[in-house]
Amino acid sequence: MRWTWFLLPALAALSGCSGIQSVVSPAGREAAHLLDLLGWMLVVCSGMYALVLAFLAWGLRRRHRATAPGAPVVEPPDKGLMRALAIWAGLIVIGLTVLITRSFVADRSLAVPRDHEALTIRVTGHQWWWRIEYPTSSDGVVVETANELRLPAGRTARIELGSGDVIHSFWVPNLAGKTDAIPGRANVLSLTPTRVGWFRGQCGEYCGTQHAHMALDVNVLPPAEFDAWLFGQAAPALGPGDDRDLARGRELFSSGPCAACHVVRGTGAVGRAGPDLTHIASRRSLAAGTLPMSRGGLQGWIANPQALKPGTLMPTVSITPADADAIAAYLSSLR
Ligand code: HEC
Ligand SMILES: [Cu+2]
Repeated sequence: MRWTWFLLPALAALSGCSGIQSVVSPAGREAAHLLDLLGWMLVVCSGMYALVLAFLAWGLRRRHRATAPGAPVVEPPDKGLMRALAIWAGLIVIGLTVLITRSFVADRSLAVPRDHEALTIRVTGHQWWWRIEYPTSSDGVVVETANELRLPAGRTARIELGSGDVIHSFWVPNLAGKTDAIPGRANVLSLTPTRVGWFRGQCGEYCGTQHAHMALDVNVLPPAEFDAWLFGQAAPALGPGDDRDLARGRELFSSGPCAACHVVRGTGAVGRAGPDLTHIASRRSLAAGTLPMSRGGLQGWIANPQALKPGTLMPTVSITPADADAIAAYLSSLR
């Protein structure tokens, strides 16, 4: 129903809702269906509201007239009132029928297709970050990344949601509605992005202290750029080459406690408790949207994650500032 959309830009302008984390600025097929349903609800419910007020005003006027001195006595059944009530009941039935039909249609259009062309991506919620796995090609190689979901425009993605601990909720308002990520259960959500750009997702279910810092950067790319990105992510981490500082950073990283919790493919670091860092420097932000990605941000995070994201499950490892800097330099070379 295109014509209800004229209400929505007005609403969006009023509330400043348009943007990278917004239900009124859809960038995907599913979000557009939901916005359409919202438009119908607004129209039907505002119509009903206006009618209730009109009915109330009419009743007040009638009462005013009926109690005026010399007013004729009206015996029940009052014909005017009965007719108004019948029309009112009819409008309620029509309004509810419209809403039920539209919501059924919207619900059907969100059904996950059994589309063999769909790109399957596994997304797992953890306290307080997102593990993202792209099973690539037929050889079964899995590309893992974290906190940044890249999607090709125009192609349906089947998001298989899981959780490593408590219930989280996957929510990228510009693309689709919320779906819970529940331990021991695979909920599936389909996303068909239609517009390229950066969007912001956010865990939508309180999951502990740092729930607010459990964001997700979402980047919709033209298909060819997406393929190039995935190809790059599938490669192991770059070696330090001749750079002795980078080599020292890599040595500190892969021989210390970091390697017990993080994977950097191509090195001895194979821990799975935290995010995969193989191409960490290619991401836009750090620690699920807590900091923008930069060498300084990395150094600060490595030196004292508990100060930046209190309660995070990454402990503050005791390390000298020089070592933290060397590791930060190494990690920021991992594009
Ligand atoms: C006990 C396990 C553990 C150890 C040890 C550990 N980390 Fe982490 N690390 C985590 C967890 C869990 C997260 C996710 C934190 C969050 O976002 O709340 C994380 C997040 C990170 C991130 C941000 C990743 C992203 O996707 O934004 C970086 C970078 C990082 N760790 C580097 C290090 C380095 C360097 C060391 C060694 C000095 C280290 N970690 C030691 C568990 C660990
Ligand atoms: Cu949460």
